[in-house]
Amino acid sequence: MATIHYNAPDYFLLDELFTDEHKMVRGAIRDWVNRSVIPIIDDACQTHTFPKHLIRELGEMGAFGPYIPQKYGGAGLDHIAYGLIMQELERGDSGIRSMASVQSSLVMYPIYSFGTEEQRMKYLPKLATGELVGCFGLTEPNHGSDPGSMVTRITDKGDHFLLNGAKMWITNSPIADIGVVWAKDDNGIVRGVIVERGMKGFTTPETTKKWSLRASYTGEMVFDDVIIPKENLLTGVQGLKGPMSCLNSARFGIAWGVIGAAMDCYDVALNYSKERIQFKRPIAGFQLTQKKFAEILTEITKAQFLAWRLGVLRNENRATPAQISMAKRNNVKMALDTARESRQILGAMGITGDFPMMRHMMNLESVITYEGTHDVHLLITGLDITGENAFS
Ligand code: TGC
Ligand code: FAD
Repeated sequence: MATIHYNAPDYFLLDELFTDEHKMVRGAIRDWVNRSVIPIIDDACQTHTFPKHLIRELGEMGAFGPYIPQKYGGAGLDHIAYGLIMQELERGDSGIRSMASVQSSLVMYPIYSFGTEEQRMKYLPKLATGELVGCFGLTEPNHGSDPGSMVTRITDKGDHFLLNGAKMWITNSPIADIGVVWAKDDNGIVRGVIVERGMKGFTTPETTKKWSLRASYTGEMVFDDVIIPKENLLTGVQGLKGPMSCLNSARFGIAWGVIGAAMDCYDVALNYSKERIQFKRPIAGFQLTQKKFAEILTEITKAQFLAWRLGVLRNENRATPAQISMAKRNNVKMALDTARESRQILGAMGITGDFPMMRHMMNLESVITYEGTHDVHLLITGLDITGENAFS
């Protein structure tokens, strides 16, 4: 078990581009991860449990809705600070970053952006502290990459809506107090509603036996004639661009987050390679080991700059969805490749829970799938380049 004495790679002195506030936020989350996540995370994953006590601590650290204005309980930070928080959390574990991504980008963001003032005041401050846990229901059993074909429906019954259908693969759903759920209305238009635990006909069965994101809750959301009060409709948006805008924020966070997982793998492998002796010398001295490190560090550095530039553009409200797709796709693949290569540097030790590579690697198999698969992001980039839609 290594990573408390962490030496974060920064080969091109990217630190000089961060403000003091960015570095302070990053340092605080890094310390918290060292203290509260790293000592327990392997056990949590081995036993397939999400460490629930971390939720309130994440709230205290300001990890929920960091870019939401302070008036609503957020920290009022910029998007680069949000990215750095995701990077540090994912260095701990993708499951912990997932918890924070969903709460921030997929629950607080839509309530802040599309909700009424009453909804903002009712939910956001409690989501910011972790008193409430949220989830985001877009994917359905038969509609994953193609959410526009969803069949979950809200029917207008005059003084309320009736919600029917099911969502699947939903992070946090088994423990969520509320869910932002996307469903089609009577005109076939995608709308967002806030569903609360305890509403009659609403259940959240847990998805078990995962080999990935084991320290994260995943489940379904099942709606059987659930009565939704009219005041729970997100009135500020109609159509697929509602959920897709939330995904822009979450995918942005992932583009940063996965760098943390890669940096962790690199740092652990580098330390190990200097201590592990074979053929009477440290394995760090073999050319083939050095090739791995040189290539890993080059890719981490490129990913860091891609994320940083994307952060600058997002702060200026100029980051396009296609740029976000490119960064998510590139950086997740980079992190997965880094986890695989760095595990090899550890030989057999790399498969144990004493080191983080195998856990990161298994987690990243989900990360390369959710928020748009690797291939879906390629097609988004292809469409942006050529103007030709290759989806269907
Ligand atoms: P298409 O016809 O291209 O677009 C329909 C409408 O949506 C708008 N739109 C966007 N708006 C904002 N940002 C984006 N990124 C947008 N992408 C599309 C578009 O402008 C259009 O608006 P309008 O007003 O003209 O109607 O849509 P399509 O039906 O062809 O589908 C393509 C699309 C974009 C859905 C597909 O490319 C895609 O991205 N599929 C992936 C689905 C996905 O990412 N699901 C994620 C579920 S949530 C999740 O995984 C959470 S994991 C959380 C965790 O644990 O961390
Ligand atoms: P499919 O869409 O069935 O895709 C299967 C394969 O076909 C993929 O390789 C895909 O790239 C490929 N494919 C599909 N369409 C095309 C095409 N047009 N051209 C070429 N190839 C194509 N969803 C939520 O709504 N909320 C959540 O909180 C959430 N959390 C998740 C947590 C975990 C752990 C996981 C694993 C998933 C989560 N998801 C969530 C769902 C996730 O977003 C979907 O799994 C993802 O969008 C892919 O959908 P699918 O699994 O149905 O795959």
